[in-house]
Amino acid sequence: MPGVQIGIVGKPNVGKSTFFAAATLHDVKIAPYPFTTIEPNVGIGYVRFKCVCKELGVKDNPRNSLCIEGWRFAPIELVDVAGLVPEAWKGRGLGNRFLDHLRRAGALIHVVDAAGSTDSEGRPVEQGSHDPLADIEFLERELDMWIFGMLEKDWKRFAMTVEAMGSKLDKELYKRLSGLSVSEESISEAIDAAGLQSRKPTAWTAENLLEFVKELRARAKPMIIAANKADQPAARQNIERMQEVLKGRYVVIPTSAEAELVLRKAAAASLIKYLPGDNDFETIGRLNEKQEIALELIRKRVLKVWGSTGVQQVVNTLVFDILGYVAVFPVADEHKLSDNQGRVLPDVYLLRRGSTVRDLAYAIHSEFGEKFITAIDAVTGKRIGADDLLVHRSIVKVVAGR
Ligand SMILES: Nc1nc2c(ncn2[C@@H]2O[C@H](COP(=O)(O)OP(=O)(O)OP(=O)(O)O)[C@@H](O)[C@H]2O)c(=O)[nH]1
Ligand SMILES: [Mg+2]
Repeated sequence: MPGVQIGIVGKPNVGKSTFFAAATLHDVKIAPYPFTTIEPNVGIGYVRFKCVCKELGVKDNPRNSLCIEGWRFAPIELVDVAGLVPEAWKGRGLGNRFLDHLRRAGALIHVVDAAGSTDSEGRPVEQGSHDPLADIEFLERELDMWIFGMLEKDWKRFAMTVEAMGSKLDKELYKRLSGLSVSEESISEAIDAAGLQSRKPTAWTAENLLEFVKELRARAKPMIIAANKADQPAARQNIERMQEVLKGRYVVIPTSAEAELVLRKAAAASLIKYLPGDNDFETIGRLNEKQEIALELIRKRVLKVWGSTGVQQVVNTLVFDILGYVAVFPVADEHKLSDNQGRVLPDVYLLRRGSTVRDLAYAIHSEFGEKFITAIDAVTGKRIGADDLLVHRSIVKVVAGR
């Protein structure tokens, strides 16, 4: 399984499963009423970036990824969960069960109904009558209360033990929150950001704990907003307002998950030429009248207005800009740019911001990490050190001992 896991969240009936289906081409249940999804859907989506094959003039043989017309598509894992309703953390709707499906997620895509056509519980209402900004506040609160609930129950006893043992609070919190996919560093930063670094844990009030949790959630589960149903007339005004109000807090990207799903299906059926993220499509097959009308509508209401359906852009922005991942091509032969079976640029690895050449070696194989000697940048031919930061789209040969 790929290393980046992203949760798709939001209230019911906003298009989470449609987004998931469009991004993964998995067949999932989509319907215009709340709680269509109960069990989570897990699938592979892709980030898109310019492959190095064209500029280096080589023909590649991708193995863990795809290369289409010079665009690399590297896999990430997407999880589509059931809709969240207000007070889910207390067990309303489907309760905490699916919140637990978000534990492993390193980031979240919050799908919002930008057309304002569903109420706070996902029931259809007149378009434009519900304020999508309210859904953002609510989702933050649900996530916060979920994490708060994990800590609050026996905080007093936990705090007393930490103090009695003279242990470090961030280390102990890290152990308690293992499984939530948070780093010890984020925990320390969150304690500082909440202004609690010099307060004894037994003296933390419920408000202190919640402040800490808010800071932690923002670091542990970075979030992007997919302003969905952007094809609808009422969406534009809401999208502009969301972008204005949330500036500096969240990136808001207009999406039409439905349009993306139609385009990808039409492309899979060889009716059109379209790559996820493209700003237009080209008809190559024979369309019936209904298909022709549907595709023209997508061109007019989505592609011409927003520049793309937004789905690929959401995944890309989250992985590359917000999480800061870099994509690196490891090779065994730095001249042929191949693995030891002659496949050219077979793999691409996505590594977190701040990852080093040594981290890449470990990602290839733990033995490579342990017996690391040096590495070579295949394009410049220069040696690179174990602690050097990995560069996006670089090609690296790791040299390890036997
Ligand atoms: N106009 C428009 N409708 C959309 C779009 N995306 C999804 N929908 C519609 O919204 C409704 C709900 O879609 P789903 O994908 O099932 O929503 P969900 O968020 O997974 O819903 P739950 O599983 O019930 O939480 C369906 O009728 C979709 O066709 C979009 O981009 N534009
Ligand atoms: Mg669903």
